[in-house]
Amino acid sequence: MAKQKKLSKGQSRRISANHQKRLHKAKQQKADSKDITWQSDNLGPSEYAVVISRFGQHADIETEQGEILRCNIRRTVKSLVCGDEVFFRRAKVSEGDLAGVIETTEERRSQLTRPDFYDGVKVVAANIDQILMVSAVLPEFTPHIIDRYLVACEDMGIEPILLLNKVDLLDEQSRQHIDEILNIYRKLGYQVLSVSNKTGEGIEALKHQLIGKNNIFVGQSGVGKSTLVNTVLPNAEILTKEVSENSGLGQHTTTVSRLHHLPSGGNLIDSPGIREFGLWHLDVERVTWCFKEFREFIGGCRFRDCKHLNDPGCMLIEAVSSGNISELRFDSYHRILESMADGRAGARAPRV
Ligand SMILES: Nc1nc2c(ncn2[C@@H]2O[C@H](COP(=O)(O)OP(=O)(O)O)[C@@H](O)[C@H]2O)c(=O)[nH]1
Ligand SMILES: [Mg+2]
Ligand SMILES: [Zn+2]
Repeated sequence: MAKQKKLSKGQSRRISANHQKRLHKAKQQKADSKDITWQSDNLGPSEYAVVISRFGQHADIETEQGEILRCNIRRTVKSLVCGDEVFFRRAKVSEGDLAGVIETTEERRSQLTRPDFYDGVKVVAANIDQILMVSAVLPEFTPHIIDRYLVACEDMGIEPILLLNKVDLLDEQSRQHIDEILNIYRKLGYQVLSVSNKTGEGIEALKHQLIGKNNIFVGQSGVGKSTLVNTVLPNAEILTKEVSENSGLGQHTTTVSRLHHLPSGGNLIDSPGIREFGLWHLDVERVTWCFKEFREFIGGCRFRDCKHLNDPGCMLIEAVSSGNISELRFDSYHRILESMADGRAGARAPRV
């Protein structure tokens, strides 16, 4: 076996120096992240604000007067994400670029979550009122992916809107075909909008739908989300802002969510963090419940452990036969269960 080559003095020195540098950086970071001991007499009264972006130990908040302030966060605040409503106190003498400290959060109306391999379920944004699920005939119109998103929306209790983009690419026949599929969702009470960035069709209706709400666009890569964001938010130059976090032991880049105001009122949260809508944190019963038209049949099957597959006396299968549940949705349901069973439910399907 070849003898390992000895490092030259220069090499050793460089390695050692790099190591020291990393240690120093790690220490520095630790010190930076420590609570600044905001003295009470340096802090003004409690004020309301909304978190527009969160990164590391800091957050940018917007006050009711429209000021954007960078604050740090009391340790007692356990979770803080874009969209959170908070109370903070302004410093009379600021600490570097930090204008104050966030002390408490309001209870959330909703949480946008994604399953995280390490943390279980991770909250990505708070107080989202509506999720616009974008689909398009190009790259491909896939109702099964729509159903995956709908399961996630139902689970989170956030209103979904089905947004069919690129309708300019549809001829009469394909338009009719897709419309028939979309009718399944309309009948279930989901709102459907058809738009085109190219011709402008439906864009006014879309803008109207966003007013007064916290919105987010989701959908597979290539369906036109970025284009739509630019259409409704013409001056957003800062959309996918990347914050480089140096852990001291190597760089890793995280992309932060950010809340933007829409010109016609309402907000858009741009969240590259929700690229994957994994469903593997849900159990089978929850998935069944998330198909909302299944709910009235749950518990009615002959066997308590009915798999709703080919079990005798299955109420869901009966509902499919009688047309009360669409075959397409039933098929999606089983696809989701299959993907959960073989560990693919967390696999990257839909992307932002
Ligand atoms: N024909 C047509 N193409 C569109 C429309 N909206 C977006 N596109 C195109 O679709 C492609 C993907 O758009 P992009 O916004 O990057 O999709 P994203 O991956 O979902 O963000 C781009 O080439 C766009 O120009 C539309 O309404 N009609
Ligand atoms: Mg994009
Ligand atoms: Zn059954």
